[in-house]
Amino acid sequence: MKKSALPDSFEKSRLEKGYGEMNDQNDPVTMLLRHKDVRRSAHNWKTFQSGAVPGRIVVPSEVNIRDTRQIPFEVDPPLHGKYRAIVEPWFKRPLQPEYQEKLAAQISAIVDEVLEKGTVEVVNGFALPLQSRALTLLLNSPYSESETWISWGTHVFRSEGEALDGDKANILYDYIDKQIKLALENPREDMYSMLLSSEFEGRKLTKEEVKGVMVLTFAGGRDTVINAVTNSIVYLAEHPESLERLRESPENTGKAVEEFVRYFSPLTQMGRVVTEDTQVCEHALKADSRISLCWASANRDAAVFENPDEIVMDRKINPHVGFGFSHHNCLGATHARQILKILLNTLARKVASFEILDYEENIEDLDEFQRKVGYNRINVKFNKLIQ
Ligand code: EMZ
Repeated sequence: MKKSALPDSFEKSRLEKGYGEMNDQNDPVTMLLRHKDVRRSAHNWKTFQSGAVPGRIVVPSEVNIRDTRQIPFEVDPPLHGKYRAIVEPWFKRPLQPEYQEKLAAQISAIVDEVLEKGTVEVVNGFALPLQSRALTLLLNSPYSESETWISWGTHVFRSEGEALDGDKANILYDYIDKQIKLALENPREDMYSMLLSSEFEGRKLTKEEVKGVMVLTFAGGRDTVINAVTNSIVYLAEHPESLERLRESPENTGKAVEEFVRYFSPLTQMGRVVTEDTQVCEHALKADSRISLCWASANRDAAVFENPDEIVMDRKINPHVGFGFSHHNCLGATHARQILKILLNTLARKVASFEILDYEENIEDLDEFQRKVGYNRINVKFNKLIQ
């Protein structure tokens, strides 16, 4: 098997019974594995809610390290839609040409840096700085802030050896509190000030609500983007014909991005809390238990995708759920798609080939399932394209 392969660890259970079970800090999760069930349950917010105790819909649960409700992520309709309407236009800014030009300049610079050096540890030396620098555009914050964010590492709630790190989480909370205070004293052109001046049901958003949106923005698109960037490079390293294809027909990059997101599924699953006794796949679920919508499994469902375990660069019909599904679909998806699109085009223009040197895989332990989601570290040599 190729190093870049992300095997589908859910296939057997998906076919046989449609669900899996994992324990998570004594708050078990029934994982829904089929595309149809995942989509249907994502729609059904009355039975499968997001607005539970903060942190409980995340797997692993963050109830012990977080009190702040992430907004709009941990809110159900109809309030969800009202919050979402406030942030949606801001999160669509990556569609603007000036935004894309700045992003392209950042990505070009980091690829050039790596080509100068030759070899880089892609996770911490490439994907993390790329993600944090791009985040300065999404927040409209000074570029220099990215240095602080890079120092937090690949996840704001997890550290090496600790799946949930409360001390680390506090660094983020303190940082956001301070930024909110500064923005209140001196309004700026950034996301904090935009939120602080926004109206919600005839009043201003509270500091706690603003913090809830900011925590989501820092936490939600971090390891996911880093894994997507890293996995893309590893894939292209082993599939020079795909790199060549991107070079020859850059107009197809959008399709390739969707296919990478489907295949990599950077976010394995997202939970919901069950509000009433019900059942899925002939399996009884009790009120106040947890389920998860397993995007990674749904994205390999052969009932929907032909050759689900292959990357088909120009896959025509691709109803993947890599960015979630229904009203809670990923708020940062526009930004993430631009990052990946510009990255693929830049690599195609500047890099002749890659060589994978050594690596350590990142395997998620989901009890019944072990899922490779990316790498903890991987050294790769970038060879310059001479034109
Ligand atoms: C939450 C989540 C959002 C959670 C779309 O995902 O991402 C996770 O990485 C965070 O730990 O708090 O923001």
